[in-house]
Amino acid sequence: MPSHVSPDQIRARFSAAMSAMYRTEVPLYGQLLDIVASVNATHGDAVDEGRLGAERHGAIRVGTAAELSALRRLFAVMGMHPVGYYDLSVAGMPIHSTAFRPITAAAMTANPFRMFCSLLRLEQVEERAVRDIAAEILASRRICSDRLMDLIAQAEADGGLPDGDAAAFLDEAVGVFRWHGTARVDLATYRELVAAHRLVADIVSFAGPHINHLTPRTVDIDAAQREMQRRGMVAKESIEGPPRRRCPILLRQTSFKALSEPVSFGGETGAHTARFGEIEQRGAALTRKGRELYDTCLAAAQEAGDDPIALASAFDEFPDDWSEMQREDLAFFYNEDHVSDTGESGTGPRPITYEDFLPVSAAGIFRSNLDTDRSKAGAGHPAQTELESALGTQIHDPFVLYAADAARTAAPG
Ligand code: OOG
Ligand code: NI
Repeated sequence: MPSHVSPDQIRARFSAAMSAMYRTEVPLYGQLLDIVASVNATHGDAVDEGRLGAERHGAIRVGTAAELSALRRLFAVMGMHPVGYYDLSVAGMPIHSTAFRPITAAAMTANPFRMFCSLLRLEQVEERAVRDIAAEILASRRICSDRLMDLIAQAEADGGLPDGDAAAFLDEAVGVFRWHGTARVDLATYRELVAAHRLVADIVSFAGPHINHLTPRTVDIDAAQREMQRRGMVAKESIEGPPRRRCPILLRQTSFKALSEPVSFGGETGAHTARFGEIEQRGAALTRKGRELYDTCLAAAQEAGDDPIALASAFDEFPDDWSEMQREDLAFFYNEDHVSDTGESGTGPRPITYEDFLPVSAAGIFRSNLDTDRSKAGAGHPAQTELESALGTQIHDPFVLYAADAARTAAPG
């Protein structure tokens, strides 16, 4: 029997191939990689360098439960499983999401690639006509080739793929997420979809779920942001997430203007804007208690003016000291003999890195401060069991995974 390529290896090759593809599709991404590499090189002492150079996440959006279930099987071949439920209807978006990622610390160290994946919720779209058109267009779409589905079935049946088949699988899998310069709809239909919601047009109009960004991880997002401005790139003004701290927590992100790309709509030339650049800095994973405090601080900051000063002062409530955070059960920590990859060195508790996402807080929108004409969006319509039945599997609870990592490394006494 031929030996199988490990899921970790397939994932590492997939991540590298996606990065190469996105670099040719979106030149801005290549510049971001250069900047992040140079910033990270100046902090080489403090972080898990082996992991950092290869670290990135991507994001895609699919249209139907059948598409999502096919992708769940595709990502399982590379050791990526759905973790976390994100209801983006609270941010006025007709989608809900999960993230495919490795679920053990060992696999995360081998290669930390993650894919944020959203499913369209047509029932969240108000216009009946648009719902019907979108459903009809999606019903005839196949985002995975027959060859790809055969290879996935083979991997499932045999418990893996030998080298030649793994290479074929990777070619086919990367192709699913490439950009299509020709739409499946005419310009009038595209415009009707855009009028309902940009996201609906983005998801429905094309032959596949093009990758919409690929995000490298930096150890110093403020330095990376400054370097981008120095190079004349147009970055968002402020960084989303918690303020800069001695002890970084969760996720800080900044993004760069989406590209307007030429598209052929049934022979007519138009344009579509969906793909953008993003970089991120990761900090400690918070416990439920820590996450509640984070959400409270962030809501207070938004209430108080939603600027960097309001943010910094709202987070005065959040201890900026690892020992204190451990004492108050705010974050997850490894046992002392494990090495952290959050950039902290020295003695004392070592935090477990946050491996998940904060898309709703990154959108800067919270239930508590949505105004009344957004009340429908603000109410939120979480439907985790629906997303799970579309996936064909249960979603892992990220808090349970972090707690398991902490327990696995807990000192025996
Ligand atoms: C959601 C992307 C979410 C992040 O970093 O929070 C995400 C979308 O597809 O727009 O990638
Ligand atoms: Ni992202």
